[in-house]
Formats: sequence, structure tokens, C-alpha cells
Amino acid sequence: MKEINWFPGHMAKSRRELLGSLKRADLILEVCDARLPKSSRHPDLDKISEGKPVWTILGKSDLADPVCTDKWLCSAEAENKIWLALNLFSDRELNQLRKRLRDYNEKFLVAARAKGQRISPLRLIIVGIPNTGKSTLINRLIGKKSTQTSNRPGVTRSLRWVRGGTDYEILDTPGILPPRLNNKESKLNLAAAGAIPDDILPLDEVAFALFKKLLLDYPALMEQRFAVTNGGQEEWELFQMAACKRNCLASGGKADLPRFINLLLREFRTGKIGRISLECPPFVMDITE
Ligand SMILES: Nc1nc2c(ncn2[C@@H]2O[C@H](COP(=O)(O)OP(=O)(O)OP(=O)(O)O)[C@@H](O)[C@H]2O)c(=O)[nH]1
Ligand SMILES: [Mg+2]
Repeated sequence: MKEINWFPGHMAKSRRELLGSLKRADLILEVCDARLPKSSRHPDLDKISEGKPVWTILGKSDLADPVCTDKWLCSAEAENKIWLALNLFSDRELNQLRKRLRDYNEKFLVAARAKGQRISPLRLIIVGIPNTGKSTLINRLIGKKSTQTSNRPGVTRSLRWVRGGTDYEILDTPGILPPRLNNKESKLNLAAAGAIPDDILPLDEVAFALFKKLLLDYPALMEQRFAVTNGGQEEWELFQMAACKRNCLASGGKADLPRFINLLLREFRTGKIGRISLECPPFVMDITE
């Protein structure tokens, strides 16, 4: 993929400001994308968390392949890490997190009461790459729309504390990507999932790479949605056939590829093709190489 500048000024600024705020945190919640838990980890959380506890939320789990998600959760559990896969719009799933937070908070409350100290709200800092659902998580935790959300990356532009009744103070932070990312597969996965603004991406390359990956890993879903089967034909031919099958046609009956590219990405991002994960353990991928 050609070099693109995806580390705009506000990310650099937020990264610096985040460092300053972390010392006020009781707990850090890292929101990743369940479809790509490896590439969507916050770039330098291990360095900046300074020993603060970190829980990892695999957001958008309703869009991810459940078999793959279970594997991720098992491997995290084997390392004694707290990872939760959540559809942030499901109350039942969110209650798992609420309960854990209440139990965690109880520890602080007991200690504060024992010392006769004023009881203060639990301070959470939410971090992650763009468009994973950080602001959605905050709105859902505090039960009202107090921070803006949207289905495009880069919506939250500055750090902002939000008060959630007497229980929580939560810091919403802008999504941050690594300043450098040389692993091509990671780049393509982040782009396909919508973590990078489409207007700076070579969308044809992103969509074709996604198409090839889905043909390989999810052939049945591709057959169902696009009526194409992997085997015999070149992938490029299948790409054009899929466009025609889905009525993305230009004059002369040829495939209207720009239209199909948008359709494919939109349908993947909204889960219309099916529940798909782009990254499944075990695998070896160093995103900083
Ligand atoms: N399907 C699904 N969509 C979700 C989930 N959580 C969030 N979304 C959607 O994902 C999009 C991004 O959500 P935001 O909360 O704005 O994401 P963010 O991480 O705050 O994004 P930035 O501020 O740009 O970094 C919105 O369209 C949400 O409705 C989820 O669990 N499942
Ligand atoms: Mg946000």
C-alpha cells in the first residue's frame, strides 16, 4: 500500500495529553476492534500505562467471527489478562463489564470507608485506535449521550472528562494510530475495518485485498452474498463478476468497480456479509516491524 499520512496533528497532541492524564486513572479500558484484535491494540499502551491496570474490550464483537473471538479470549486468559468481547449495544453483554467495574470499585470504597475518606468516583480512561467504539462505550456506561459518536474514524478530537453520576468519571480520548506502521497486512486490516479515513486510502487496493482474504477464509459467506466461488478463475475476474452480480454496472455492461468497492467495504463494516474476523490466533505478526 502506498505511503499515507494517517497520523494527523491532533493524534500527536492527544498522545502527549494522554500521558499527562494517565496518572489520574484508577483503571484504563482499552477498546479494540474484535475483528482485528492484534492490529487494533493501542500503539504504546504497554509503555504509557505505567503499571495502571488495563482491561481490554473487544468491541463490535457482534461483527466478529465468534469462534475466532473465543480463541482470542482463551489466549488472553492463559496470560491472566482481562479481555472482554462486547457488543456495546447489548445490555446483557454490557452488564458483564458493569458488574466487573462495580466489583473493582468496591475495593476502593472499602478502603476509603476504612480510612474515613471521602468516597470519590472511579476514574476510567478509555483509549484505543479510531472508530472502535470508545465514545459509544462511555455513553452506554453512563446511560446518556454525552459524547459524540459516528461510523467514521477521528470523531473525538480532544480529551474530555465525562461524569457518570456518583460512580464514574470517564475520560474520552481521540483514537490514536501508531505513527509508523510498516506491516502491510495490519494496514489493510485497519483500513478495511474503518480505522483510517477512507478519503486518504487507496480504496481499490483495500477492497481487493479484503475480497481475496474473504474468498480464502469465508468462502461460504462470499458465495451467499456475491455468488462467487474461489477456484479456477483469477481473483481479479471474480472481483469483477461479483460487482456485476451485485448490479454494480457501468455503461456497456462492464463492472462499475468504484461502486462495488464502496458496497463491499460498507457491507463488511456493517456485518452484512456475515460475522467475520480478519485476525485469528495463533499467528505471528509484529505490527511495529
Ligand atoms: N456493530 C457495532 N457497532 C458499534 C459497536 N460499538 C460502536 N459501534 C459503532 O461504531 C462506530 C464508532 O463508534 P464511536 O463510539 O464513535 O467510536 P470511537 O472509538 O469513539 O471513534 P473515534 O472518536 O473516532 O476514535 C459508531 O457508528 C458506533 O455506532 C458495537 O459493539 N457493535
Ligand atoms: Mg470517540
